[in-house]
Amino acid sequence: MLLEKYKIQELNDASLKTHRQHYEFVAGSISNRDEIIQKLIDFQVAIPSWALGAGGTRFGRFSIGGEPRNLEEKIEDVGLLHALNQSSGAISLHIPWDIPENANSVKALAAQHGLKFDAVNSNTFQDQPDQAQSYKFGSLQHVDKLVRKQAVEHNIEVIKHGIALGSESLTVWLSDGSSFPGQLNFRKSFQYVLEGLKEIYAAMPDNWKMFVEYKAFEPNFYSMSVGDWGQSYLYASKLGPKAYTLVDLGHHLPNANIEQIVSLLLMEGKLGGFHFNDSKYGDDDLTVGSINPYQLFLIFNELVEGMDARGMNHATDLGWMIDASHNIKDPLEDLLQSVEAIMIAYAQALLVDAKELETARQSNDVVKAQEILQQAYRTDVRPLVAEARLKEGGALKPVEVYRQLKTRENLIKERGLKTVATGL
Ligand SMILES: [Mn+2]
Repeated sequence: MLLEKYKIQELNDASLKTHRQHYEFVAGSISNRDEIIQKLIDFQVAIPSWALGAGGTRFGRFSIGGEPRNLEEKIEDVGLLHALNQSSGAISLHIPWDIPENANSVKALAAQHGLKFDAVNSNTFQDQPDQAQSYKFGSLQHVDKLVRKQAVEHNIEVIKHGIALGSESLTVWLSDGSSFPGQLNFRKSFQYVLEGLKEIYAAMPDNWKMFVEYKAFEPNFYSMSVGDWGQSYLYASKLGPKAYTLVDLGHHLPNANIEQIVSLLLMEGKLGGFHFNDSKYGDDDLTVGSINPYQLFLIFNELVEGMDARGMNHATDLGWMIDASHNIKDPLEDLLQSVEAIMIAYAQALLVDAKELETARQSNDVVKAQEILQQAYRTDVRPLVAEARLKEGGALKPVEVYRQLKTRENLIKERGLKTVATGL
């Protein structure tokens, strides 16, 4: 299903006058507004292929109908999002859920929708029907060499699929760890994981990046073999310049200071990518910005400051991906909300007066420092984000337009009510 540009523009016309008023009101006092709009236009967030169907919990899953039945339909769904917000210009695939049968035609289809392939993701956290060895007790950390070999080979196969599609990064998230004290020798499992990652690293082309993702707990509840940013940093440092840490917002212990983690990883040149989501308790996979938008802003503030300090390109030098999937919203509406929340936090961070903030810090003016951050955070930047979309032919109000065009109803008509997308 394709959303035609003229239909989006027709619906935009109804809200154009109000938008203009809001935009003039906010942008009037921002001297570098054109520069900010251009940065917002350039910034693209990759959509994960596994977030396009209804997610589930371990208790159940409730289909929403019209879910994509194959990789081609997943690409179409991301194309719909991108047509509406002009900020979802990439897709992140998960192997083996999304094995491309014909890489060239899949690539051509993505190009038709203006999409690129972001990081490819390997899966050694569940057993596939045709698989010889089981990952029940881990993959790269496993005591059995045959299991470790199988996990390494799988990752190398994922790299090959990625090369064929024009992807340039591999995300490795391991569910490896232990659920009971005594189950593992921590040093031995670290060494096994490192050995495996080294082999995978060696199979990556020179222009590729490896993202080593960490997670504090789940599915293992006593130890995780890549449990925090320190462990990920250790692996990434030992592996070499193509290896980086990936920060997933939902993968920390409660109340972790993620913005500080981000700042230090950037300082060391070891921050590679991001998985956005939001949470209240653990890895809740909730819509980005739905629980704690201030934290998201503080993270973006460190990202912008840290990237500028290293002369990095905001849009291209880090991998920006959403990793969320839950079970009650229409996933496409959820993703539109998530991307919007990311763009808002980014726009707010671009408003922070870094020089003034540094002056306040130098004079220990704590009150002023807080004022500067909250001045930016409390600015309603939604008209700026909408203006960036409008300039690129997207929708002023993506969720409203999605509903006005009866997108989900049309997808159900086209694909049926009982379709289930591959994923967890
Ligand atoms: Mn993740």
